[in-house]
Amino acid sequence: MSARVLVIDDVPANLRLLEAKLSAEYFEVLTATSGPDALAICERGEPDIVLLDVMMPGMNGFEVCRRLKSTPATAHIPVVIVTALDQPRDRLQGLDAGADDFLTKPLDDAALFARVRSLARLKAMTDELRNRAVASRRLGIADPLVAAAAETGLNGRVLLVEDRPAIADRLENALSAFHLVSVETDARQAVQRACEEDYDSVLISLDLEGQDGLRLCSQIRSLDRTRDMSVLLMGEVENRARILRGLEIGAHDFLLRPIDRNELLARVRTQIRRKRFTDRLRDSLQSSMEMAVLDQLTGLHNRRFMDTRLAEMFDESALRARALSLLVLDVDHFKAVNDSWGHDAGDEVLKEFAERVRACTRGIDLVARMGGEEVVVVLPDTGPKAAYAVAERIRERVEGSPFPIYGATREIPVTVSIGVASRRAGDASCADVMKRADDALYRAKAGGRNQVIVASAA
Ligand code: GH3
Ligand code: MG
Repeated sequence: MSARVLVIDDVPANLRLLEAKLSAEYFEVLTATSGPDALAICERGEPDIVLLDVMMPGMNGFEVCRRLKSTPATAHIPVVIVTALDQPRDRLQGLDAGADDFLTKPLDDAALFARVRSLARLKAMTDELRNRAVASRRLGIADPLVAAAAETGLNGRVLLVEDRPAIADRLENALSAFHLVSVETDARQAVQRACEEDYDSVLISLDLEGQDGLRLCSQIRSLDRTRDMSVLLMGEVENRARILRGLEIGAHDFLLRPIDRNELLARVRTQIRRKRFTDRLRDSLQSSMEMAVLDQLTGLHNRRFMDTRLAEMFDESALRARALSLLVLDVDHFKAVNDSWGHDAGDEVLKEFAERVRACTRGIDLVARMGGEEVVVVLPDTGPKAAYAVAERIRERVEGSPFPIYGATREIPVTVSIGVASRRAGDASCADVMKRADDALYRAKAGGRNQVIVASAA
């Protein structure tokens, strides 16, 4: 994944070194030599990630970070603080300032690229969420994604796979302050638990006794039930080759032993945010797809979906010489419901009507609201006699008990008229069947309503 990285350092030689390293990995690089310059560049919305040196004259890195994180226009840009001295105190201060991650000078290439890539993925997702949130606000839709963009990455469910009790205890203690942690010592058991429970993040030791942490990583990243969980590897500095292999097979990030508490917390938090963003993006895609094909009021399919799907169902039935029937339903005197009880009561009736129709149909039947109080039901593999039976069942169910309105504080009687038609050998398209069903409905209305009329089958 490519990204635009802003490097901030007051020493030009450091800037050039980082620029060369990042450019070689196909990152786009912007540079700034002072805090104020960096803030200006960020406010123009240019960088995806900020690499920030701590020791700078004038405004130091912590202050730059604090300002970026407290300005709405820049708060979402991930910030990596680069500390010259590996001082735990610096990290704490960086965390306080809102930094997303840390790197220690001299910079290790693998660590640098892993951090930048991981944060680039996070930034891409935050951007997408922000764009959708903006689009939804324009459309006037209340948007759960707005809340998602503010995701803190706390209270996550973490599975810690570590077989050395003293280390497991220490990590568990640190993480438990912010997350729900389960510890597992056996890799095979860990896969099982990951499949059964809904973890955000899995931390895997690469130093398990007689077990292969990389295999576990690969399993988690490939099983359907676990592939969205974020995976962090923990290993010794000497084990760089295995760590890099782990990143290649899908681990999201790693921690070097001895594991620094603040670094652990920052990385786990970043990974939990990434995981939750991904989940929410998928959910929002799902619901926008549903919105495109479902009617908002009743949850039945909408006209657009019916138009496409009915044509397909007609062609299938013609091709296989199978029966196909169509019901056109229209609530009787519905205008009077609106006029007497109000439009909201009318809506309540429509919802209940949709529910009753659905209850009388099978899963393979297609039920769609065509607009107003008209509903169409398509019955595959169903001839005129069976279709009439379904229609009559619906009519009875509607007439059978009154409809609740005003939040079920009142009840009113409702009836429905239904026209039924089935595909004939000579029909050119579904429009022919629809026309006959409409005509039958018209006759049902003219004949006194609350009745089913079947178009002649010949
Ligand atoms: P008929 O027995 O001949 O079908 O009479 P009707 O009153 O049901 O038919 P008509 O087509 O004259 O009236 C339909 C009414 O449905 C008019 C329209 O205002 C109302 N309507 C359409 N869509 C909605 C809706 O989403 N909610 C509500 N409450 N009313 C709707
Ligand atoms: Mg009507």
